[in-house]
Amino acid sequence: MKTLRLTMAQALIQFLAAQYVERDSIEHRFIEGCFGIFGHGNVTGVGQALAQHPDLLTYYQARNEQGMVHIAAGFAKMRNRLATLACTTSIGPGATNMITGAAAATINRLPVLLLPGDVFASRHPDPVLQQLETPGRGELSVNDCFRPVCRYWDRIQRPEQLVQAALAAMRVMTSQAETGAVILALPQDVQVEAFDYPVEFLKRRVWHIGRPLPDPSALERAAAIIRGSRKPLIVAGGGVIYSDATGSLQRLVKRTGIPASETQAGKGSLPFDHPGALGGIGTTGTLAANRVAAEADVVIGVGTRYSDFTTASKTAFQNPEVCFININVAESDSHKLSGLALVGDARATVEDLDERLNGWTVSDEYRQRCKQLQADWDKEVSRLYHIRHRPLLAQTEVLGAVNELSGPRDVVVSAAGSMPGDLHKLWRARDTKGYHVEYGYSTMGYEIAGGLGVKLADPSREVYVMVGDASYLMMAQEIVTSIQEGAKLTVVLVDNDGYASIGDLSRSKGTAGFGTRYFYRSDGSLGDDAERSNGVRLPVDLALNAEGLGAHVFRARNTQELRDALIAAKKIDRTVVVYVPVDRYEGVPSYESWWEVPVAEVADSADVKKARQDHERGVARRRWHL
Ligand SMILES: Cc1ncc(C[n+]2csc(CCOP(=O)(O)OP(=O)(O)O)c2C)c(N)n1
Ligand SMILES: [Mg+2]
Repeated sequence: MKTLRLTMAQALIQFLAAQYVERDSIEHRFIEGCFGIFGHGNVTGVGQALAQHPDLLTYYQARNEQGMVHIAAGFAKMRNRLATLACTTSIGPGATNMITGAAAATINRLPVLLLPGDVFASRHPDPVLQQLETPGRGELSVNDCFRPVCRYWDRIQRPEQLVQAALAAMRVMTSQAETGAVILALPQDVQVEAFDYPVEFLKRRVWHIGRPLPDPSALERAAAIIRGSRKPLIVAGGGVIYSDATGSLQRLVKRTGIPASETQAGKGSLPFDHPGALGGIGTTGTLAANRVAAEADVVIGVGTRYSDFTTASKTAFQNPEVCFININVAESDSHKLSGLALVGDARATVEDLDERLNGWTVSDEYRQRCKQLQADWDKEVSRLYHIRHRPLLAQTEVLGAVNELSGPRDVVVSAAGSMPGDLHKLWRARDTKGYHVEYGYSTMGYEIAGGLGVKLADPSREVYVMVGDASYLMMAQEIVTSIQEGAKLTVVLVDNDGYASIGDLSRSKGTAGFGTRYFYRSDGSLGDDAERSNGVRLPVDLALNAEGLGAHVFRARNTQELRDALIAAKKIDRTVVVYVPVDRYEGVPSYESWWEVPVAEVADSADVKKARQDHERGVARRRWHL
């Protein structure tokens, strides 16, 4: 057997550079580069290997380890999970900084390869700098914290273990049902140990991604149920986009007249003006989708995991007879809500069902009703885009300006705060990859980093990052990385003095926005109306902060300045931040939808008591779907 004497880290880098995936006869390189921040736990191991082979794997510097995992996740999402990036860190805080990123990637079913350094396998230097000791558990290190937030976890204690671990890691990352964060914890001494690796291990390897079909009898039963339905509704999830099923789904919707709603991850499956496109569903859904959902007799979920937002905490589907048909490559998702499980690839299954439906369509009356709801909703969007709120702009005007002034292929990116809900309702999606909202983990701080991943994955598109002031403050530093990499972002920084969405939630539950606004307390106390009481704005200038990080900054106080800034931003080739103050209290209503948030069962405040009664009314509408 031919072998090559390499350190474990060198073998890992050579292996990663040789991994490809194939789907629909097209091959892609799977690991396109490696982000990292070096410390004593990786600089001489993985760092040395990357330095020795710069031709094999491009190295990128990040500013925060959490940020680099978001970059990798944004990249993988943009590439429909057919490619990703690796992330190398030191031991200790560098490693654990990646935990939030790992959870966000896993919950969104996005492959990322995380390579945290780990304490010495030899244990000689114990406790080494940054080693957290656990008396009584010799085998533990802080990297064990990754176990619940990843899909595959391993620690390479001997160099030869890499062979099995690396293959297992690739299998999981390329599995459409299992993918998520993969952790290979690399003890710092083992990274530099040499071993005679089989050459076969390092050769080009192709991982095939198939398009499995569900059992034919299940497909036939599903087709029969749909043919017998009067008010069917599709819920398109992220799986539609990842499996490149958008064209097939659009054809099915057009031909059968079955209307389609979209989850956050599935938004963009249909262009907003496609016949039968009802837009976002659920807690952050449109009136059109939520009205149809309330009456639907058959719900066809395609590539969705039915998050609590999608089902409006199980109140969205009120037809007593409603049943579910779930197309999903992951068996666990396909069984949700006691659905008829169609375990398979979204595209192949949608096409198969379309054939089996063999010309069947919904009634003209139903088609007309959906068409009317869609048209009415579009008017509501126009109203909110041009609401002319003064003196400060409403956030919906900012969203509208970005939508109207961005190109059809451009990408909008967001993650937390009030923006994702507003985008889910109001963004007019024109391209299947044009809407990128991380709403699985809804991680404050994903926005700029994730947006950078999108830009690296497709430099031909302009990327518009919509970020709230508080999320900006959690992680703005990858602006520096975007400048260093020449990867331009247009960041629209919406300032409303802090945690406005949570303030709104708090007020709606009787707690007066307590603790959600950035302000000085002029009277030194927090009253009942803590949020609105004569607070004084903090002397904080986020626009200046962005300028300090190297961005080209525009300040926009009104529609004209905002539009001028967005137009001028297109001609600038480094990262732009458009800073816009907006009215904290001018939000978007919810459209006949609910979200279960617990409310205190006993409280002093009359407002909380009232909120508890509302809560109980909501709970009474909750369904089991058994
Ligand atoms: C890391 C993290 N911490 C806390 C939360 C809970 N949370 C959700 S939205 C929000 C406020 C976000 O503020 P901002 O980004 O300014 O957006 P706004 O709500 O003002 O629109 C908070 C604290 C979260 N999603 N992520
Ligand atoms: Mg805010």
